[in-house]
Amino acid sequence: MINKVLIANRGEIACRIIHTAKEMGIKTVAVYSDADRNAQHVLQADEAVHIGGSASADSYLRAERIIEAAQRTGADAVHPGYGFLSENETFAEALAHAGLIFVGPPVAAIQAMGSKSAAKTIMEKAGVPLVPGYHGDDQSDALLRAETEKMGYPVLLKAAYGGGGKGMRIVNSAAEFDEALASARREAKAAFSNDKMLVEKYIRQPRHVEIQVFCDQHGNALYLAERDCSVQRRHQKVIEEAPAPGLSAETRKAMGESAVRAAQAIDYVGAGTVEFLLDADENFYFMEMNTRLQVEHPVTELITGIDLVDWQLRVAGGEALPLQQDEIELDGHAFEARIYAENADDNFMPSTGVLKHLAFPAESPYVRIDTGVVQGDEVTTYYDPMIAKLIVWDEDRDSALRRLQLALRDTHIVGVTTNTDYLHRIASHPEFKKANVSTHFIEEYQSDLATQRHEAEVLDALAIAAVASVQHDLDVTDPSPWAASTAPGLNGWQMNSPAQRFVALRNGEDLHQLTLSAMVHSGSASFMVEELQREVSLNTDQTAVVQGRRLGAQTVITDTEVVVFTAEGRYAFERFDPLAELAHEEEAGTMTAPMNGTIVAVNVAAGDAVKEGQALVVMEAMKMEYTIRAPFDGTVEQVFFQAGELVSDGAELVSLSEHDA
Ligand code: MV4
Repeated sequence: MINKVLIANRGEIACRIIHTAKEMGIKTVAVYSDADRNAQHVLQADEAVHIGGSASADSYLRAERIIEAAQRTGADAVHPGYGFLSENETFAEALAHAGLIFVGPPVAAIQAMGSKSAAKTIMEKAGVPLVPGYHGDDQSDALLRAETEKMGYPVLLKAAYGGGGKGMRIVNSAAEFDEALASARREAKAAFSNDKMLVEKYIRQPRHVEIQVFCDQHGNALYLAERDCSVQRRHQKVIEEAPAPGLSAETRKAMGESAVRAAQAIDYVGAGTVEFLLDADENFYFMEMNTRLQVEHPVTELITGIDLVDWQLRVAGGEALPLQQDEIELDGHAFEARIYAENADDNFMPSTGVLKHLAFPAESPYVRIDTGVVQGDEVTTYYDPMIAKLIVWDEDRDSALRRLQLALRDTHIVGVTTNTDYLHRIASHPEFKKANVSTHFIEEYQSDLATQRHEAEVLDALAIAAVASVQHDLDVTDPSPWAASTAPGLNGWQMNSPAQRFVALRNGEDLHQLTLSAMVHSGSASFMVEELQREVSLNTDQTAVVQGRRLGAQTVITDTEVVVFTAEGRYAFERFDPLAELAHEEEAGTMTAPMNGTIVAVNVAAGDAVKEGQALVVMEAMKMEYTIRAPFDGTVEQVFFQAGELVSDGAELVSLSEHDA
């Protein structure tokens, strides 16, 4: 029996483990870095111990600090989660030395799976199907080439200690072999300090299907069906599902039994995952075994009704598996989508910042959210930028997929860019709907998966954003007693009764200067957005009426943006502040019009010497005046406009040459 468990991890998985431990009456200890001082896992655990600096190497990877923390708090077990030290045999060994239970497999099992070639040798003996290939010790070029030619091209060269696609090369012909081998070896040497290679027949359009296995300390072992994780991008899983669509009961049984043999071959204990490649004819081949709880474990939980962390803690405490193979029942279908702070429109660059707004769909038997952050937390560069896992369940795949689409649309995040709309495009792709997936899915349909914006929808969202922005400013600037008595969003408007309001919003490169006129009919307020020819009213129930059509629209306003969430996705508009823009432009030394407007006054002429800060040109835009000043001491070279002329956003107004310092 475990009394107190230390969770050697952070984020959603630490919270996930704490949740189950609490349900089991097991006390919990969190560890944390500087950056995680106020993180959810720290707040949710019974106790927390600071273990070092923000960088993982200074905290979550410091085995000795973690062991110290366990000893200080009287924990009797350590759960490593995934990543960090979860598959580190030295850590598992050190825990054993310290008399602490490692919630994971025996050290020897981790070791056995550390090398792909050694693993293949073990699996071959255990009767687990392997991709035809060579995984021996003779690493001479001549032998690897001879083995390749025996099996025929194409082949895949793999680094024995590789991962994440590193040190892997497809070789299509004899002409490519030498160069591919040399370059795969170089990459493997640099990344894993070991250039041992194996050769495999290349499987062209495989699916990644993995079996969840569980073993206890008493010799019992079983499998908990499979997960299809074929949809990956650069070896990172994007959407996972269980069960694997279209897999026959016979294949499931054969794969499950193979996976159990694989686990038993290495005297496995605890939760493990055996990864297979599955070809179009339902042939399956062992790829590798992961000796940890996986990110995507919740889809297995939703179709089996089993809490895998509960089982892990029981098994680690010496209990027998709670169920036998014939008691495992599968029910329905589950998907998991990983919500990342990244920009799908900019090569999936990580996005950092404060989560100014964070809203997920309501949890229910159909929807589960695993997350380690709350609104106000910051996504930093220190750790993996995953914000949450959205997991859905329903009785069949089609229904579950609809749940996933809806749940993605109900995930509203402002402050960082996320992949939510990208995930929705995958979940809505006709081939994904048909379960026509392989590990090449994302590559194959890349162009379909790119952001596609429909002009009319962008303009609807823009009009909604403009109205939300004006209403927000009215509410903020005039907290008068009118607020309660007037139509929603109109407080302040009648007070000063200006006929029109102006708002500038930027959408990428496009600056929109919009004029809004209030219209009041029968007590409800709406606004005509003149330039867009759209009459808009916002309701309090996250809907809007645009030109008489009611649509779902939630708006979120921060000091810098207005974000509109509709059934079509997320539309973000920067709130444009001309004064801030001017200051910025001046710094850059370019005197351009910050927005469309009219020149009111030109104070200088070509040849004039000017001082830094001197007013050069005054322009009017959206009923306000803006003064363009000299950013440095200099001489006016040219003036491009006269008073009274119209200028467009970005037009050069004055050119200046700088005086020598
Ligand atoms: C393969 C393969 C095709 N044929 N092996 C990629 C990572 C490593 N764990 C094994 N991988 C693959 N091995 C043979 N013989 C295709 C892949 C592969 C892949 C596998 C699973 C999930 C995504 C993948 C993406 C590209 C390639």
